[in-house]
Amino acid sequence: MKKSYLFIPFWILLIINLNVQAQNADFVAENYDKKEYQIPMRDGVKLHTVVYSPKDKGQAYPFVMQRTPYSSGPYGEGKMKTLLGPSEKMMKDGYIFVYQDVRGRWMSEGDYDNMRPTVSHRKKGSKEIDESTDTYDTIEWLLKNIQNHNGKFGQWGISYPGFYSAASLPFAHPALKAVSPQAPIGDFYFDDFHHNGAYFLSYWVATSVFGYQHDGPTDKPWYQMVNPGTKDAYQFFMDMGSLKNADKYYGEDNFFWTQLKENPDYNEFWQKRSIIPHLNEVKPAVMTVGGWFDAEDLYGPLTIYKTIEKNNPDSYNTLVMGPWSHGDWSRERGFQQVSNVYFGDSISTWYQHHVEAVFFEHFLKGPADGRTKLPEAYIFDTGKNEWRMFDAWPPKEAKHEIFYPHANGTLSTEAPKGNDESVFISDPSKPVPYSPDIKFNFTPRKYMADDQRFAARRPDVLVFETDVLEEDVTLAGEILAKLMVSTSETDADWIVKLVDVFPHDTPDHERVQQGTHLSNYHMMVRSEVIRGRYRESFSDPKPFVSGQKTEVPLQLQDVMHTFKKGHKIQIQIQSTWFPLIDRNPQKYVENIFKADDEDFIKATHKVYHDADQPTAIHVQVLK
Ligand code: PG9
Repeated sequence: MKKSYLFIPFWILLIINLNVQAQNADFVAENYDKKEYQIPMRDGVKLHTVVYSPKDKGQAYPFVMQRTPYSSGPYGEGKMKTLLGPSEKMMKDGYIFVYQDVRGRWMSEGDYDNMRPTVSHRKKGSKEIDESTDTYDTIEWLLKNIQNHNGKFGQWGISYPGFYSAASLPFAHPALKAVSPQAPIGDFYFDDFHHNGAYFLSYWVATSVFGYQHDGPTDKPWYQMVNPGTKDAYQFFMDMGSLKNADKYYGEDNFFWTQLKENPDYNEFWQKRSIIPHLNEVKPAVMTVGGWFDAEDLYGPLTIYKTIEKNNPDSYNTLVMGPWSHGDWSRERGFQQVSNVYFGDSISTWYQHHVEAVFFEHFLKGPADGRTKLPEAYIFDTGKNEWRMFDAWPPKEAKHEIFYPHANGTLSTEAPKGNDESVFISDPSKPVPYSPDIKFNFTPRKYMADDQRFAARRPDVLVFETDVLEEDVTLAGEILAKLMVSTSETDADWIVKLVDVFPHDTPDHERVQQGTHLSNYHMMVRSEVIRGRYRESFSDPKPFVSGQKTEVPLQLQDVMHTFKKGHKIQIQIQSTWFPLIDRNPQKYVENIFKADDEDFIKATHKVYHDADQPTAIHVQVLK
């Protein structure tokens, strides 16, 4: 059997990696020239744009651009990036690579606005700007001022740069032929900073990066990161107490922290910053890329792909979802692993060569007739560890099935026959940790496939699981948890986790973290939260009526996962998830960001398993 990279010591892989980086840096210096420009937008603001052109002028090259809030640096004559474009493969294929600081960031002029709202019309001669007009004006200027191009543009980006790629689609420049939004932010109310109304406290330190205006073009960071003075985020945020106490770290000049606090509901402030409503009349070919274990932006790629598909049935619009954490597909470690779960070797390299480069080559250098030989949806099954090709996502051939949790802790497709309930005490002074690890990260990541036994064994986490499966069960597509619940108080968060329980005889691989084993591993496959006050509407919060049975619909993000024979399917339900999300006081207050410490109270929560209105997990099963 081919030795997996898993068996190669990490330090050897590190040396290999450093060597590859040095070779790439040499390749850039030997094969590309770099020039920097201040490109004027229609309102006069100049955006700093760095252009890397192939030294070989033997052919005309297409452009491939990234617009970023994370700096287009290094800045200055002779200071070059060590890798150009989405991959080493495309760098060596030869393109004119363009990096631009978006408006209000780094060396560009102007003011920054998170997820800048898209102007939904275009008036001739108007000076109104958004990210789409900035992209349009940039392309127009480059076509006129850069030599040796073939008149075609591509754009790609991961995460925030993924949003800027998607934001180039409305009223796109006609030269923009191929766009790949990768882990794109779709909407900050469902990606990154919030999920379904719950504030992601785990993003709190990141608020500095996006919360301060710079005084003008600068090649140095202009914002200060908070130093929490500890590696224990759980303790830091417990000691902080109510979010109003966070104000001692972020002043009024942190405009984003102020906006977060003042806009707890899905109001016009957030709605107008979503790119989703603007994905009509999309002309460029689009290939959206995401990771099944992307803790930051999973709503974005899935919703952007589905929305473009719905609104533009005749456009070239495809999806790639791999066994990746945030942005893993742009990096190659040899082995692909999230938390303790190993998915295979060289998956990112395979994708870069046989999917990503093929997409751009076809539309920017090739026939551009859409016959890329790539499928509509390249989807990785994270249970079987294999790629599947579908002509639609979610797959039309998947069948709707319902799993019911029962009061005896079982999970089955048999509906409850009696009236029963599961009860637990939710105590915000002892919230359920979201991870077994002690850490303090810039953003959450590893928990998406972490072992969930630490939670399963807590009295405030309800656990329901099937018998050991006698055959494979493949879930492919959307998951809707229809919870029938009540609380003794007036507000509650609801978290649902889908867990794959491994057999006891599952052997460890070389890179299982200290303190756990794959024997009986409770692999998180999917998880999601809803702040219960938004159960009827994200814009119109409602308290619970104490003790009243209430439906709470919770849409989890899609999956493609085979629960193999010998495994068990498990559902966990809980009401705290700390400090991934902030704590719900469980006493209804107008704005949780302004709650007082004494508002946080224990509550008795119930999940109902009644014959007439059972709690039910709706899934799509692929036979
Ligand atoms: N979507 C990611 C992010 C946005 C804002 C704060 C922190 C992370 C990203 O752009 O990486």
